[in-house]
Parts: sequence; structure tokens; C-alpha cells
Amino acid sequence: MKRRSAVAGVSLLLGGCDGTPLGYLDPAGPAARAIAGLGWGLIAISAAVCLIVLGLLSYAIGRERPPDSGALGGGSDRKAIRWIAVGTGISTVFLLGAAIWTLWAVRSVTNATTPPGLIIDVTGHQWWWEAHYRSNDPSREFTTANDLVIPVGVPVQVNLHSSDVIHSFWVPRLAGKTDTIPGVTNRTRIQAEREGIYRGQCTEFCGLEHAHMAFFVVAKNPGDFNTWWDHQLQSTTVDAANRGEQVFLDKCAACHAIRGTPAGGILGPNLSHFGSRTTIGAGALPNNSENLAYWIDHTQTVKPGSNMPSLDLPADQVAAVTAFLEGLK
Ligand code: HEC
Ligand SMILES: [Cu+2]
Repeated sequence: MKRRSAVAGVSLLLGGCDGTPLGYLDPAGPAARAIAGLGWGLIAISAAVCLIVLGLLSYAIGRERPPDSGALGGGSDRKAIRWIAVGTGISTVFLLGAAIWTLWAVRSVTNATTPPGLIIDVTGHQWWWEAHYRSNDPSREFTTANDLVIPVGVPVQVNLHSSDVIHSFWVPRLAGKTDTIPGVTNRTRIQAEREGIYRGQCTEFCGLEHAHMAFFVVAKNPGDFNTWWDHQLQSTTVDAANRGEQVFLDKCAACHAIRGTPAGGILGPNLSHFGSRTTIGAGALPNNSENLAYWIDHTQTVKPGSNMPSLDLPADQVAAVTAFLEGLK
């Protein structure tokens, strides 16, 4: 069994499991596009201001001065004052322009005049994300974790909660950062222009495993999204002959839930359909059988301080519960 945690951790800081970078400057949704445009605009304005100041400075340095020149560079005081006015004027125009552009970008980011096509309640936990999909029909609601699947082209309202400390919800390619604050419900909007996996990250220092509090927004076309939703509503059958399921009910159910089984724990992520999740431990390891077996008995090596203990189970139990969970597609 390979110790993948360090490698995976570094690659996740720089990019996703598939090596894709966070992509701050590669927007894939309207809010991120407005923010990226503003970012480039502010860089351009700052560069222009620097160039103008440098130009004026070299002009002033290179100028011949009369030997009796005073503090303002000699000549007439009126001339000096004119230069000060020009400088102040240029700065004012640029700064005002930047301020107006910023307000315009903020307005387009928070603009919620169109009703959302989907509402998801997301709760930040130390150190993972819970997602509850809302529906007008309560029997169609469900809970999942760490992967947020959304339909392409649909504005999605994310209601943000926290179960412990302040976290911050950020998907750089789709929208700006919004904090999750205990006792407060913040709202943000995400919308993806095309299918893909967009990496998200907690961006408020929230304790030991803050860096391993990633999540993934998976944008599917609306047809596939509806199929996915229907699939989430399917239950796992209780099967006394399934060794892995019995180990799970015995050792894991106090903290984890699986739809259709008596397992209803809420201390850890809901594991219904865990097999199709992108990663294990909110981005700590890519999701595959080998890593899952490693996670179960080395949790505190992969994610020291996490609220899941390393479970010291016999190898055959680890193998059985791993096969069971990876089978929950
Ligand atoms: C004391 C509570 C507790 C017990 C018992 C427990 N877990 Fe966990 N588990 C957690 C918590 C909390 C997390 C989230 C850890 C994190 O990402 O920081 C977690 C995360 C996980 C994840 C990753 C889920 C995801 O979406 O990334 C898997 C898989 C998992 N546990 C499997 C198991 C299995 C299998 C068992 C039993 C053998 C088990 N857990 C027992 C609390 C528990
Ligand atoms: Cu956090």
C-alpha cells in the first residue's frame, strides 16, 4: 500500500486530482467572468499608473534646473502647482474608474433578480462539506457531501451554513468567496457555462485540516443531471449476507448515513453513493479502492486531527467494507 497522502496533498494545493489548476483566471461562469475581468482591469490600471508616474519622474530627473532651484524644483511656483494638479487629476480619474468598475462587478455578482433553477443547502464542517438538495417535493430531497453536481446553464443558489467555525466557500472558476458563519445563512450563486469538474476550496482558516477542505462542483448537462438526481434517491438494500455492509452497520453507522439502511449517523459525510464521489476526505485522496482501504485504517495519517479516528480493523473487515462502499455508485 502506497503512502499517497503527501503527494496528493501537494498536487491538490496546486490543482485538482486530475492536475487541473484552481483556475482563478479561467472563468467558466458569469460571476467569475465579471470578477476575472475586474482583476485584469485593475492590473491594467495599476500598470498604467506606474508607467505614468515613472515617465513623469524620469522627465523631472532629466530636466535641467537653475542653480538656485528651491524645494519645488525652481521656476515659478505656479508651474509647480500646475504639475501637482495634473498628478492629482490623473490619480483621481483612475481611482474613480476602478471604484465604479468594482461596484459594477459586485452588482453583477450579487444580482439575484432571476429566480434560481436549483437550491442547495451547503454546510461547512471541520473539514468537509455537506450538501442538501432542496425540492418542492420533500420526498425528492437528499443529502450528499464534497461533490456538488449541478446542471449546466442553470443559476444555482447555494445557502451557506456552518456547523462549527467560519469556513469560506470558493469555486474560483464559477464565483467569488462567501463565508459560512455559524448561526447565519449566507447566499451565493454559482452557474457553469459548460460541463466539467470545477475545484472548490475552503478559504477561511478553520483549523488543522483547513488545506484539506476541498470540494468539487461537477457540471452535467440537464438530462444527465436529472438522471443523477433520480439515482441519488435510490436506496441501498439491507442485506444480511453482505459482509461489508454488516461491518459498516457495526463500526461506521454511528457517524455515517447510507440511504435505505439503518445507518443514520450525521457526524461524518453521508456515504450513500460514495463510490461515484471524486475524492476521499474532501480532496485528501483520489477515490479508489486502494486509497479507501488506506483511509479507513490510517485516517489520522492522511488527515491528522480529522474527526474520524483511524479505525484499527482486521484486514478482512477493511477489505469487505471497502468493497461495499466502492460498490455504492
Ligand atoms: C467517530 C465518527 C466516525 C466513525 C466511527 C467513522 N467515521 Fe468516517 N468520517 C468521519 C468524519 C468526521 C469524516 C470527515 C473527515 C474529514 O474529511 O475531515 C469521515 C469521512 C469518511 C469518508 C470520506 C467521505 C468523503 O466524502 O470524502 C469515508 C469514506 C469514511 N469516513 C468511511 C468510514 C468507514 C468505512 C468507517 C467505519 C469503518 C468510518 N468512516 C467510521 C467520522 C467517522
Ligand atoms: Cu474550512
